[in-house]
Amino acid sequence: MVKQTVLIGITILALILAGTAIAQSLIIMGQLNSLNSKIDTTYSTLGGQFSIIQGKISNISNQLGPKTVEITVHAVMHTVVDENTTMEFHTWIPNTIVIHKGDTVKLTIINDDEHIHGFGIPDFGVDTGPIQPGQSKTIEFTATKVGTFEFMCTTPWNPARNICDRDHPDMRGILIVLP
Ligand SMILES: [Cu+2]
Repeated sequence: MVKQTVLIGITILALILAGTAIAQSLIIMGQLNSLNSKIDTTYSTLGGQFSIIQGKISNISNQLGPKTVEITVHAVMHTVVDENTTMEFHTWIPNTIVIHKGDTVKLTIINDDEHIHGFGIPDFGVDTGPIQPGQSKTIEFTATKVGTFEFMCTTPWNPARNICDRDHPDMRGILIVLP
């Protein structure tokens, strides 16, 4: 009789523990879902900003014939905050640049982030080298070929020296050179 009582007690305890574990995992799943939807919202907001800035640049370069185009690109950080987590994303604004072949591009890179970043377009031999937080660098190049070229951060993540962040490989954008 005592054994049975103990067994029933253990069974009830096990059921309570299992119930708690299920409840906890449901809470965690709920938190993950809410975080994911916040990230989606942030991305769509950023997407809107990008297309506006991108449109301005397209308009500048819609004049005919080779010309000098002045473009400013910012290195920025966005945070997505949840009850438990703060996530940081680094990106270029704009992350799409449209110009014409023959254009001379005067490119000013402003580092609005608190980490060091560098800006490069390997296909045109462009690399600003490290830019300190709050500083800017201006470089000039001529778009000698038509096509789609990637630009990116050129200073790999190095937390000991405050260089970039863990999402360094995602700091990329596209330069489109129209005929
Ligand atoms: Cu970087």
